[in-house]
Amino acid sequence: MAASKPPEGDSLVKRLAGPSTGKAGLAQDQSEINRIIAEASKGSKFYENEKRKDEELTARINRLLEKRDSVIKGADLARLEKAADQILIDMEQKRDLSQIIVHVDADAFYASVEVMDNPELKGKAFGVGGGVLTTASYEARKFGVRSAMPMHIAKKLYPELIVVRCRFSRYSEVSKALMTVLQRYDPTMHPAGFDEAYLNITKYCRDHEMEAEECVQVIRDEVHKETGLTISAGIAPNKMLAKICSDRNKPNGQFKLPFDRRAIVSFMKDLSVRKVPGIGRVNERVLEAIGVKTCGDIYTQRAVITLLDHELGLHGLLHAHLGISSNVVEPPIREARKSVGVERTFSAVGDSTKLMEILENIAESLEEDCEQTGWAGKTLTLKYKLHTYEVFTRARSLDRYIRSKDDLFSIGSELLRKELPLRLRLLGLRLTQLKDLRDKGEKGIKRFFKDAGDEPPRKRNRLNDEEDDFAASMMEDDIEEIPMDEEDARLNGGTPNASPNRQSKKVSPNSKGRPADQDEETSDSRQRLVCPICSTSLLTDNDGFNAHVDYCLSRGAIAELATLGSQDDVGPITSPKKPPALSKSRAGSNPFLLSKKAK
Ligand code: TTP
Ligand code: MG
Repeated sequence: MAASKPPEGDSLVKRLAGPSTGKAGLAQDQSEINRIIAEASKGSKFYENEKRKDEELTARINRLLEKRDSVIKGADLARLEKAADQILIDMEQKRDLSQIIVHVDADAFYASVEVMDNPELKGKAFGVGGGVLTTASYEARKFGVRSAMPMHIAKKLYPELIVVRCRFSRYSEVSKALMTVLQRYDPTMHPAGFDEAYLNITKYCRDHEMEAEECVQVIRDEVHKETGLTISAGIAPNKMLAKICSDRNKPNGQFKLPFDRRAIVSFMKDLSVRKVPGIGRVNERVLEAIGVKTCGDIYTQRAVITLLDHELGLHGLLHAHLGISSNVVEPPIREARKSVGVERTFSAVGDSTKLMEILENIAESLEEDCEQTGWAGKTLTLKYKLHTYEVFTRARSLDRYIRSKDDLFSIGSELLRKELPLRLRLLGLRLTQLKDLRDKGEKGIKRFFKDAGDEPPRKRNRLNDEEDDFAASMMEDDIEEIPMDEEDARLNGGTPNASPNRQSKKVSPNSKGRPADQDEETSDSRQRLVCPICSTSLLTDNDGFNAHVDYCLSRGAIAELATLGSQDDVGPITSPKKPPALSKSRAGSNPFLLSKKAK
């Protein structure tokens, strides 16, 4: 590969490379691959967007550094270090090494399913996806091809790449089979994604007089036998460590961290902060700017981090330094679901008939999701992203719960028709104000458990909900920016996620200044509706509701500007309950951190 020096700064080149640069199986030195990606992206709207965000982040970092320089003047650093040391001592006292936590993650999940069903693909370099890859076989990863990568770039990296279309219902089937095996070892295990889960095997090991490693080997063998998948596993005393460890010996491997305080701290010492779940590309850059590259550096820089606590989240970082996090594994609480949605990203389409076809396909997937998960909803939100990357939503509230494809498409298409003509690169439908059609009055944990295996776990692009929460504790939400790809990958995975909060305008392009659904109301009466952006419950009619949603979106945009924040980094993988700039939760909300239950 010819090494031509691009004019971009390093940070932009890294940003353009996408969020999956840490994936297992990729070549160690990614710099040449990143340069090719930067070259191939040049001139595109995506490139311009990334460039703008990179500049914003640079400005934000400069402001942070200015702040650091001003607060550091006259500060008693030795005292600050002592205070941080005291916090570390307190944290250390709460460390719990008694639970055996396992994180398992299937290897090249979609690709493995494709190989199972078509053995000719075995050993070949191939990707799974359409315009964007959802994943790549380990053979393809050697060429730099990976998840969330636009196809034309993947082909530049490896022109002979074989491409296989996604078959989500099949992945969902295999995912269920995987979760069924895992539940045998921990009935209250937590499925954290389509292909990953947390288990607490303490009881199983005790009851069966097994060592942790032996037990995990048995689990992996059984998964392979029953599903055909190979999975990798991390064994550690808490969830954060287990997750970090499951990537260590990927593919088809396992790694156990010694259950020993010193060994854990020394393991963390040289670990790049980027490996900590929740620290993505943005926070990686922010931390690097203050001299923190590894978890060991967190200790060295503890005085500065203390001074910048508000921006960085001291406690989250100190926990990461010590390798302490929650060890509570429990099934997801079904009531937590606020919305079910499906989105599709595609290369810009201006043809209205084609857009309607895509919408129909989305309605079909959403119906499938609703059927699988048992939800129906009373508010339908259409989301679209222009080819210029601006995002808009239009919502309609109803007087009944819907989930059939026909209802979803008929209402969704009416919302869209009002806006046409448009040139779009993303369309999505989301149901909110949900009703659990499966709720037959069973109470307590039993009910949650019964449902846990049925619900397709939400895919998270290496950043799951836990990570989002960790991120929220830092300077800015460090949710990975999603290039055209990840949205597609994840959302096409049929895995419900909330709409992104990157909407930037108050009035849609074709609305000519009026609320978009003005004459589309099904009812004049006011009703209680929940805003899909900020979760506020409103007593309003549809006009009022749409006006509120628009206001909420513009408020997010204004706050974004005011904080100079690259809230751009709040991408569609998160499900914020509030507009990004208004939803700063602190470190306490990170489920990786110790919760009350973990002693
Ligand atoms: P991952 O577990 O992140 O990736 P993987 O299983 O393909 O590869 P490995 O774990 O061995 O590194 O994701 C599981 C599946 O989720 C993946 O096969 C495809 C899908 N996915 C997306 O749809 N979008 C994404 O951005 C990522 C990362 C994955
Ligand atoms: Mg995987």
